[in-house]
Amino acid sequence: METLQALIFDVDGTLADTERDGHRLAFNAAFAEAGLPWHWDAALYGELLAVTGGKERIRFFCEKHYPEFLERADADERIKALHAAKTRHYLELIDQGGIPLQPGVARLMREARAAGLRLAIATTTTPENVTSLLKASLAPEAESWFEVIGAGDVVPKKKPAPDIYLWVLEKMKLSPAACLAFEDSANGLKAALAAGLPTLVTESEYTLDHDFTGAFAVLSDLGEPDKPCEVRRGDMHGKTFVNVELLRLWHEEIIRNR
Ligand code: XBP
Ligand code: MG
Repeated sequence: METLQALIFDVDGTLADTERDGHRLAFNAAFAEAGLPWHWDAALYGELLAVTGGKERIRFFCEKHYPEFLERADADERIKALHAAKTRHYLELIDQGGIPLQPGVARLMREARAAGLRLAIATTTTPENVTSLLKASLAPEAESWFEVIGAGDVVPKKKPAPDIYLWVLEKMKLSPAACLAFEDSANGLKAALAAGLPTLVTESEYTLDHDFTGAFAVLSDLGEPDKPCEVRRGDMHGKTFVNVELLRLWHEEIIRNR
């Protein structure tokens, strides 16, 4: 029987709540700097999150609210430039103190490494955003904990397409049945499932009402020994937080029933 060999993590919403007080603020700073009258409040940003990828999200916003912006011959270049400025602002924000990781993330990653599990990342966000967050919020050397970091434009089709997960699996030379994926959103879950990965969902502030059909469990977060997670769906096998032992139990069960 296939044994559990690797854990593949999404970033935004899964490792930390980076959207409202991270990415959103960085987009707004870029718009202001460019002299644009655009402002994404927290509610509007929730709607725009339907589209993954920052450049794709700016374009989606324009289609709905400023279609004339897209009619200009240099629209693509301007979106690229706005997004580059957004990334600069996001990195500054992270460097100024990081964004706290979700409960249980750092603990589970340390435990998984000690248990010999391989770690990887599959995200739509820009690569530098991932490495900065890992460094600021997990550990200075945390980038080296991950064998593969699949991020941003390395694949043309972003989540919900499975491409970024397939890219990571290919790099690791692993079958999806040897891995578990960690996601927080419906788009992320769709991507992971379409790549054949058993997926655990932990909610984030913008994804509480998402449809998580297909996830083997849905939790508020990974929990800590002194801070039980809330279980929306799934069998915790009597445990109050997620650890490697529970991941192995879930994985065995999933493979047996496939
Ligand atoms: C993350 C995203 C990203 C970030 C912004 O989704 O959708 O677009 O919001 O990042 P997921 P960039 O968690 O499913 O990977 O601006 O760097 O694209
Ligand atoms: Mg996410």
